Amino acid sequence: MAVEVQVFKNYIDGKWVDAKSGKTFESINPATGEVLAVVSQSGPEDVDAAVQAAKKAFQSWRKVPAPRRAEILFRAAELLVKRKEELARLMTQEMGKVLLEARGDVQEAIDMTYFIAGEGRRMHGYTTPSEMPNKAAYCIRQPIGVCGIITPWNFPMAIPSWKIIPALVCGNTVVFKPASYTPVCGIKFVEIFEEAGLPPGVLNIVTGSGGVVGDAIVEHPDVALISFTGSTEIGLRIAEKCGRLGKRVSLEMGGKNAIIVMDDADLNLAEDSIIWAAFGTSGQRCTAASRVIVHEPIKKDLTERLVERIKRLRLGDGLRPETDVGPVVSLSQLERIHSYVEIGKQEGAKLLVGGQRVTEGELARGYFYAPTLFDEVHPKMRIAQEEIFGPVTDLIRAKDLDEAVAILNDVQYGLSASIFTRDVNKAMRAIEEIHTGIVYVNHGTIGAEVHLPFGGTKFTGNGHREGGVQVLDVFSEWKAVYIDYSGRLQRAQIDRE
Ligand code: UN1
Repeated sequence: MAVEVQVFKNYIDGKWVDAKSGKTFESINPATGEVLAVVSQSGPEDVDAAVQAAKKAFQSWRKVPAPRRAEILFRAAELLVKRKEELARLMTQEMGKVLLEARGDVQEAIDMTYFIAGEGRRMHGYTTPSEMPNKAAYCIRQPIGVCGIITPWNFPMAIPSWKIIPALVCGNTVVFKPASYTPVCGIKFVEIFEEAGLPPGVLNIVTGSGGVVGDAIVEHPDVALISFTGSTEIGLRIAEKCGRLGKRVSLEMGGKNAIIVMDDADLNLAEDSIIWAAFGTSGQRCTAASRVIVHEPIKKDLTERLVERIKRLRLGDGLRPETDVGPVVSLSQLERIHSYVEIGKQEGAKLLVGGQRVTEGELARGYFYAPTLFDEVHPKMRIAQEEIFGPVTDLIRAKDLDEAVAILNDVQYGLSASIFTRDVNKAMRAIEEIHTGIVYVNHGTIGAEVHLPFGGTKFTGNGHREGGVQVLDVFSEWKAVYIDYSGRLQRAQIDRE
């Protein structure tokens, strides 16, 4: 029986329009292999139209007082609340995460929208005394211009919200390219802002591939800033281009996050948290725990517990309430994950559980990978160093806290980290010595909240943070203002009497 497949368009200058070439591509449900929707396969000419619209809209949007810009964002937040269930179900169908987590993703976008809309009435600069008499000094934030926003498929609403909402509240306009695996989530997100009353041209969406649409956005001379979340490989390539073109760029890239479990830890809690952090979203989070560094005395106990738990995890369509772990996003991601499992075996790690695609019954239609645990992993093995982005985690042995922290830090990434211990001295030492952007104590590596800075050290990023008020520094520039009311020439640093 033919099911009618919905067709979605780009949103440019307040209108829903086809790609100029008329080309389209399909969005596939990874749990069933079915076509969920058809969307525009755009090209550089569509990007140019979107950038021109955003450039024009910038001239009026930047002059709308920030509290008034925020009022529209508050309305958008309310619409997100109203549509939460519908959006979450769509998300599960488009990228596979279980419904419970899809609801969390939409909730994170709601939280971010309320939080940052609140900044519309703050956006604090500061006043400070001048070194000269009869002279005032203060600083204010100003918008940057057209922002190119390129987002991944694993958090198809939360991550766009981290970027789009602060960009807008600061007075910028946006050209948004969602991931090719989740274009419909991106489009539905944009629809919300249309309904909330955002003026035409302020937020535009262009769907298509990273190689074509993403590159065209990065290279467009009228795009002033790029904000990107995705792989380190692509992020660095974008940064190189932006460097050459003199653009601002904010990058959120890979992770190789670890959980340390010390011998005094609450093992029930550690066990629950490891399962959640390693296999939630099928391990497809930049914050996923893909290494577990275990203190020797409890290694055997924790290993047995984890194997038992992993065997009981139920794979399935994320819309089914009994499912613990959904599919991975695509066949190519599944193959990539499996190639890492092969590498791990060749490197001499011991595969304890999982390690293959699951094709029983109706799972054969989708891209399901068994939750996988490796033991006897050496910290220098590729599976302990490189981001796998799937339901695979490693057990690494450590003889004490110092060694555990050294292993944790000895990767090229630095996003999230966690330690389980009941000893406050150990916890405090770990917080101090761990070189990541986020540290959790007695909590897994996932679950960041929107009002704290999100981002990482080393190859995870390029020094910026999303979330928190810190994100405003990505999407605005400082203007220092001096008002001399002395009526005479006053030379700073020179006229000192
Ligand atoms: C990501 O994986 O890219 O902390 C974002 C978390 C979520 C966000 C993850 N709040 O896991």
